[in-house]
Amino acid sequence: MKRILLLSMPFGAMERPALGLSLLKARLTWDGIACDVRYPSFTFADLLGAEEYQWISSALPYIAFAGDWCFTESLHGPRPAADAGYLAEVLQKTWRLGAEDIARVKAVRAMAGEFLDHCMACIPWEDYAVVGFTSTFEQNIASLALAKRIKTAHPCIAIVFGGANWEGEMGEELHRQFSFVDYACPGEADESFPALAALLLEGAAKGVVLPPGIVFRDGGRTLSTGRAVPVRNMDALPVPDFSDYFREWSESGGSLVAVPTVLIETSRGCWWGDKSHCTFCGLNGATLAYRSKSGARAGGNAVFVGSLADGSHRGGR
Ligand code: B12
Ligand code: SF4
Repeated sequence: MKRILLLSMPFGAMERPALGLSLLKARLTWDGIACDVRYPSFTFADLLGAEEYQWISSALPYIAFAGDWCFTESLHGPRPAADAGYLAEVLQKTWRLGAEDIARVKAVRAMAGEFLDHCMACIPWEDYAVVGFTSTFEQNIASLALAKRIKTAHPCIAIVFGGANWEGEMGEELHRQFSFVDYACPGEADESFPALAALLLEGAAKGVVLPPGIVFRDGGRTLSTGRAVPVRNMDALPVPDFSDYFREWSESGGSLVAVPTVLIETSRGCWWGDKSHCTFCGLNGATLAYRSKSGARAGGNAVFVGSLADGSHRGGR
């Protein structure tokens, strides 16, 4: 039986596991579906040096999108005029980066192709029926660049995207633009993705009515099954499985620059905004409705699955 692979690409934070992937893996495991989570972000950090990775992902302003620019040539091919425009207009004029910093960004960009080749050579793609990418912050272009290579080399693998960069109409438009992305799961995917994954593993996703929250293609057209159903009973969520993160963390040079952090999710949406939405708010997208775990479950949530530096897998509190 083939497996599901979930990936967190550059420039995902080194110091935190991907909470969405950790929850989805735990849920798939409940459903009896074999799933691996990998962090190629650590591989790239090792290639560049963890300090250089942190500089791009945390020190440079997020909306300069230098991390995404590092992978644009790998995705789109050479576009010298667009690159010159980006360097002059965005990095120099808007963000006032000096020549030394621009040279640093360019040096990171020069490593992108080697990193993607390494991913293609080192991951056993034939084990997987579905490869899912989480994309928040500056993860979109690196993820799309790898997805394109996977689809070219292994057309049978279904490519799925999710995460904040694929929320709502952004997800539908990105799906329309990138034909090598088979499905997107905008919004909360705790129900939509496990259902889709089961259908894909059975080879039964074509021609059936898909659950809400799926963007798919039919006859070349991008279609959507509508908004995902948000989780109502937060207590019913599984405990996230962070074991892959801690394994990769302990094998990487991340500890040179950061301290790993475990995320504890106690609620979703906004208690205040649910009653009186602030006019400037863009924080919670389509899922503003407030839902919380019970006190007992939120406390129990502090039990996590991890793998420590000595390689052992343990629960912790
Ligand atoms: C907690 C939080 C933080 C925390 C931790 C972030 C983290 N978790 O990594 C902290 C405080 C560090 C933080 C910082 C920032 N944040 Co913040 N943050 C959030 C917040 C409130 C919740 C994120 C979360 O963990 N949700 C719970 C998990 C379970 O949800 P999830 O990861 O989205 O996963 C679900 C789905 O997306 C989907 N999914 C996810 N991946 C995949 C993959 C596949 C294959 C599939 C099928 C589905 C899927 O399924 C999951 C389960 O339902 C969101 C807003 C929100 N409500 O989502 C903003 C948000 C993520 N943050 C945002 C921003 C802008 C920032 C900052 C840049 C702010 C700033 N100016 O400094 C920084 C950047 C930090 C960095 N570079 O690392 C934006 C990101 C916009 C974007 N398009 O990427 C958001 C969406 C808020 C917003 N609307 O503006 N943030
Ligand atoms: S800005 Fe948004 S998230 Fe913050 S309190 Fe207001 S409605 Fe809630």
